[in-house]
Amino acid sequence: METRTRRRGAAGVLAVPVAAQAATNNVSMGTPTSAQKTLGGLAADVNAFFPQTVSVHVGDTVRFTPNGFHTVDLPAKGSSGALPLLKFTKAGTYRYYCDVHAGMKATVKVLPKSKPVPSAKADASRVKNQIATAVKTAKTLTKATQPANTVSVGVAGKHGVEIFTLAPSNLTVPAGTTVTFTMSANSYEVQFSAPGTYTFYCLIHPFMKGTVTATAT
Ligand SMILES: [Cu+2]
Repeated sequence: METRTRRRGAAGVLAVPVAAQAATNNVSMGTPTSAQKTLGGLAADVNAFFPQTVSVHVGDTVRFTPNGFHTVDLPAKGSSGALPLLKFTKAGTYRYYCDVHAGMKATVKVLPKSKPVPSAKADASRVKNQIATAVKTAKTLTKATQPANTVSVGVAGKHGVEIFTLAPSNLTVPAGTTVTFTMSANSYEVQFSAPGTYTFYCLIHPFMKGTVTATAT
């Protein structure tokens, strides 16, 4: 009986008109903490803002949480210098960008107080959907097979998804074979003329390590 009364009391507190208060919305710059384990297991990271769009009221604040090496560049608002919290005092649509990753962009919509904005729950569910899409994309990229004598050094896919693996991580070829290393945008060829095992790794992501074994012919 007592529990029930307490619950009612709590509900009463929640019924305070929300529209009258300034709210804080959250945006993750990069893979949200909740998804890092899943995506990390796929050697994937996502260069995207979560959620892609937040709608807030005039006077509300958006908190940008860095998860990875990203920036928030908000040309319309001018140089803020106030990260991770940005207060939006004028209605409008604000596009912003990450200066590190081309194509990583998102939007803050600032609406007058008379207009409805999504609930925190709705925002959270949109983030969840965005994560699900990223995981699906990462799985597809992971499964991609490579042409002969080719090593993929990380792959970039849709929705800002990147895979940090060397595929295959161990390759055996006859000496004299030219191996092509491909990256998202470009590729380079290396001829392994002498037999031996050659270890290679990514200078940016040292955990990306692989070998090419050239066998005597
Ligand atoms: Cu970025």
